[in-house]
Amino acid sequence: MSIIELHAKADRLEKELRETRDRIARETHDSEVVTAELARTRAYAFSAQADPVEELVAGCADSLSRYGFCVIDNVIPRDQVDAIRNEIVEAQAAIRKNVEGIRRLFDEEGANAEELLAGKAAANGVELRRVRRVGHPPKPPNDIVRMPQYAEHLANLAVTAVARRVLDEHLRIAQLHPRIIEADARDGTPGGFGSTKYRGRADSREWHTDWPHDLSAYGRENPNDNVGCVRQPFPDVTMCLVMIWYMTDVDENSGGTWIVPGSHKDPRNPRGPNDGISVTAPIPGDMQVSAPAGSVYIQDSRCWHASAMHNPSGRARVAVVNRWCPWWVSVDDYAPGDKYSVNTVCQPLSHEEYRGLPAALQPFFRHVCPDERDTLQASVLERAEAAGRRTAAGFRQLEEDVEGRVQANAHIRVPMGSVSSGISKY
Ligand SMILES: O=C(O)CCC(=O)C(=O)O
Ligand SMILES: [Fe+2]
Repeated sequence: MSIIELHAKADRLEKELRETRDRIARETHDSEVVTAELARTRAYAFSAQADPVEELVAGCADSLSRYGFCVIDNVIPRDQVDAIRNEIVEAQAAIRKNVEGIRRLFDEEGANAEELLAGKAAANGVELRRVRRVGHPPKPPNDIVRMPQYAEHLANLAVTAVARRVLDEHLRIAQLHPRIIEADARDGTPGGFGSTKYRGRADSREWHTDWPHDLSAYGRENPNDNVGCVRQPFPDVTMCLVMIWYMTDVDENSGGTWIVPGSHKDPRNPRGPNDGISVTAPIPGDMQVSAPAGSVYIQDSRCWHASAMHNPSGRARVAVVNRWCPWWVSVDDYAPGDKYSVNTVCQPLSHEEYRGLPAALQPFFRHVCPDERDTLQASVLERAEAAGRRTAAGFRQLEEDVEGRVQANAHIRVPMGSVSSGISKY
């Protein structure tokens, strides 16, 4: 055998060994037992009041990496939760009314974006905002403007410290919306998330992963509504943190989010065309999160999860969902819409609305305000400055010690896989 053939054989054997070990791990690891323990101990949960905050950040980062999620308990003080819950319920009603108004103006009255922005929307009691991208249609204003009390907490120090640790320093909130899971109604309509005909059973799921790992990308095959999705198999990088701010106590009877711990590292996906998973059936080792009202569930967007389709608690589960991304994820509207653009990605803010946000929150929404210049934030600039200084130092060596410099990298060794037969894993 030639050296090339031997390397190819070694590659093949290594791959087989890896796959065999993975299989042993999968088949001997009792995920149901591990999950039951996790659900019982709440080892994924940390107190927002932890001191020092670094301990909370380390614990949350570890939980996110190990299980794919964590919870920060009691971020919003108990005595403010009721008022914020009411605010969210009212916001949801106003948001729905506004979206209906937009649809009516477009569909029934055939209005166009220019005349709407020029005053027709306002004259009809409908709120619409222009977006940053020139030529793209306007959208409803960002839902945050309807939740000023909640906005006071959204840039919470512990929460943003966890997001920064996992995603980098410059963060953008790409989406934000209320998520209410109704209770059973008096007329017998079952509570739960989604279409009423599917609700009410504790053994039903609606498994999915979240944007930018949502495989059907909101709009499926429609280019105007498809918001983009990372290709399978997902790279092992956290690209988005989903946060669910619970304003009611949640557990298995009251709308706790379903999750398959560890699924963020699994190459399969519940919606994967070739992965053999049913989106509506339980998965061994799944569990529902429990948390007191005022807590924040944080999840890697790759985690397999679902809203509860049952809610026998007698009261609605009230929450706000946000999706946080590092600067390098493209949060621009890949779904430009055609007649009206009511998708929830990057809903814009007018300059006045942006300026009205709490100062600590503004950096996370700057990208959705077309009147603001969205430069990179200071900590990212500082890193670039350090890299610039390092570059300049190398060139100083080239000027000052042209011969000695030649050996300056002699200690650097870059590990390399064996020379392969050239078959790409893609
Ligand atoms: O409602 C929940 O608990 C989950 C929400 C969710 O999956 C989402 O908004 O992406
Ligand atoms: Fe989701």
